[in-house]
Amino acid sequence: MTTLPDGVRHYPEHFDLEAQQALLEDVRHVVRQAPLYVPTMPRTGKPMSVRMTNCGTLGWVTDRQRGYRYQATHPETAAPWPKIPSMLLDLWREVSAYPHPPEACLVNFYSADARMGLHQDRDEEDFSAPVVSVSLGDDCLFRIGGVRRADATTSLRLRSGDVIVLGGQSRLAYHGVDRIYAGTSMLLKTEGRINLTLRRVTIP
Ligand code: MD3
Ligand code: FE
Repeated sequence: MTTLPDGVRHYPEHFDLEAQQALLEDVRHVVRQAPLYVPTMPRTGKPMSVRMTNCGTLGWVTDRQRGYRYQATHPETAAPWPKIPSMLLDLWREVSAYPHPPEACLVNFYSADARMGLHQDRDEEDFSAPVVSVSLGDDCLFRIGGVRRADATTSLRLRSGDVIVLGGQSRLAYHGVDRIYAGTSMLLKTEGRINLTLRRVTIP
C-alpha cells in the first residue's frame, strides 16, 4: 500500500466502463469543437509532448511569446472553448467540497511516448479550490512530491476511470507523468492516455 501526501485523494475506478465510454464521447465532442494542439514552452518554444485542448469559460494555454496563461478562446481557432460536460460538473460537485463551479477543464492527450515533467500548477488565482483529475485510456505512472522541487516524491499508477483530487497541502505540490503504459487499456481506439483536469481559476 502507498501512503499519499496530505491533501491527495485517489478514487480508483470512480467511473466504471460505461461511464468512461460516456465521458469519452463527451471528450470527442469537445475535441471536434476545439481541436487538440501542440503547446510550446515559454521562451524556448520547445514543443511539449502532450497535445492539449480545453473546455470551460477559461482554458490553460502556453506559447513561446506569451507563456502560461488562461484565456477564453482557443489559441488556433480563436473560438470560445466548448462547455464543460455535465458529467464532469457533477463530479466536481461530488468530490471538490468547493461551493463554486470549475472554470477550466484542460484535456491532455498523451501518446505512448509522451511525458509531463515535474511542475507546479500555479497559474490560477484561487489555490483554495482543489484540482480534480480524471484518467481515461492507458495506465500511467504519476509522481507527486512536496511544495519544493527537491522534496521526496511518491509514485502512483493511474488507470482508466481513476479520479484524483489535489487539495489543501497538495494543491501546490510538484507532480508529473513519468510514463504511459501503452496497450494497458482498450477504451481508446489508439494507444495513449487522456487526462481531464478541472480547475477553479478566478477568486469568486
Ligand atoms: C497535483 N496533468 O495538466 S493530473 C496538468 O496526468 C497535469 O495530465 C497531469 O499535471 C496529467 O497540469 C496530472 C493530476 C494533477 C493535476 C493537478 C495537480 C495532479 C496535481 C495540481 C497539484 C498537485
Ligand atoms: Fe499539473
